Amino acid sequence: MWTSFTRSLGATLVGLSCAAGTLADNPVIKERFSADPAALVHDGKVYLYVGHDEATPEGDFFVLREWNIYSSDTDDLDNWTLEGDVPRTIFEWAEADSAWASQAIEHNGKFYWYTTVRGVDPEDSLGGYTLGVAVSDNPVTGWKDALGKPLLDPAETDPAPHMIEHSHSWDDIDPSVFVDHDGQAYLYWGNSHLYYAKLKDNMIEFDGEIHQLEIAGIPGPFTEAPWLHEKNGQYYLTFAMNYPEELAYAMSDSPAGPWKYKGLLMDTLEDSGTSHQAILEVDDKDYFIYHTAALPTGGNFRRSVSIEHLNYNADGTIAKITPTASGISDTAQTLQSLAGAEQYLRYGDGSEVSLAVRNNDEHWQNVWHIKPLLAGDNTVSFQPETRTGYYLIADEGKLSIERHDGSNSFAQAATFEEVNGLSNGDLSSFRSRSDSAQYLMVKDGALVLAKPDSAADRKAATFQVAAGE
Ligand code: FUB
Repeated sequence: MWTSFTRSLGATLVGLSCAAGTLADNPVIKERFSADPAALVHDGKVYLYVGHDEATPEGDFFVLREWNIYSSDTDDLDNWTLEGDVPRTIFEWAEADSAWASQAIEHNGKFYWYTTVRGVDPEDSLGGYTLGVAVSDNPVTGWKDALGKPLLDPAETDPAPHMIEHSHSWDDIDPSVFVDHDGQAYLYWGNSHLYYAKLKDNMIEFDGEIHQLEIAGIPGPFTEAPWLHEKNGQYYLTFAMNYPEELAYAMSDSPAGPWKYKGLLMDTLEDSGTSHQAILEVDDKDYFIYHTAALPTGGNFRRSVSIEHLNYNADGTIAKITPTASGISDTAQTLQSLAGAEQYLRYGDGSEVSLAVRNNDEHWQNVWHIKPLLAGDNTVSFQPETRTGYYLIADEGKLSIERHDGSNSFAQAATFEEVNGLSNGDLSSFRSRSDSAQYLMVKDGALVLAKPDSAADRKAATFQVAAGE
């Protein structure tokens, strides 16, 4: 653990948007925390519906007082504009800071937004989280509770056994709405138990019974976050499994199932127990939108939305997705040292940074996202590509990979200056901003911050930066 900078944390917390010129990378929403993304395409724009995580860094549960709606042009998806905030209180019958996962859809000229909120249980028996539905004429403003009551009484479903001893249940959360080619709408939802029901054409009432379903071949417990989509006549049900959550998927020939487990989409995340995905197809491209704990001071209850490309294999299965710092349009790079043959800067799961021959089986460990955290001439910072929110820092001359704690002193420690390579001007060297005599260099097989004293040192302080993907 790094020490000297964390001591001053309280006094020097900086804003979440301290990154200089990093708009195109992950997380895509940097101005505040955002969770449980859902996407909707309308009239040349993609709208993102997210929950606004407002727990403190010490908080031990979700605090979501409102949902936020962002938009981006369909040919952009890097720059997101906050269009509006919708308070949980639009559902007057609900309680608590419970603006949990939601999804909006356009149907028959109106917009319907299915949300999770915590319902008040008048009889003080097993109440619980339930579903609300709001309606509007446009994707951003004027959202009104469509029913003036929950879409579902939690008593209509049987909570999972581990919920019974609690004062409320949470099996009725995380709605995902889908309208099939024949116009039939379906709502999927659930935690521990997975449910679906058809919706009437008015979109605000169930049509027939609620089904509890199983996914054939699922290797662990279904947790939550179902999301239904269709591609080339195949139906996909993506969801969170186990805890900490992995994201996985099942396929079917029909939105009503039966569903067959098909594999993992994303491994568990660093620093966030939950994971929650939306699938977006726009302009013939497919995207995977999810949350992580990547922003400084992020965590289980302080999440932020990221985007990756989603690729289908020829047989319709989906290729596994790696969470990255570069996201859909920024670049990732490798750093090859001139100190020895084929020596690349490499990270692992911990704080060590090492040098090693490239190993294609562990491709990601050599890939970095190099962007300035702080503005300045030729400033750069090094994020391990698959550990968003972690940076290479120099702390009293010692180099390590640590999580950004939100302090200005951390950002300083993670900021270097890129100059012409000391032994080859076409390449790069990186020096300390506080002591311009100190360079990143390889000594005795390790990366150190030191003063190059010889031609060999200057070579050891020179790196070739190349595209990493
Ligand atoms: O944001 C609150 C809850 O955390 C969501 O409803 C779940 O999907 C999980 O992400």
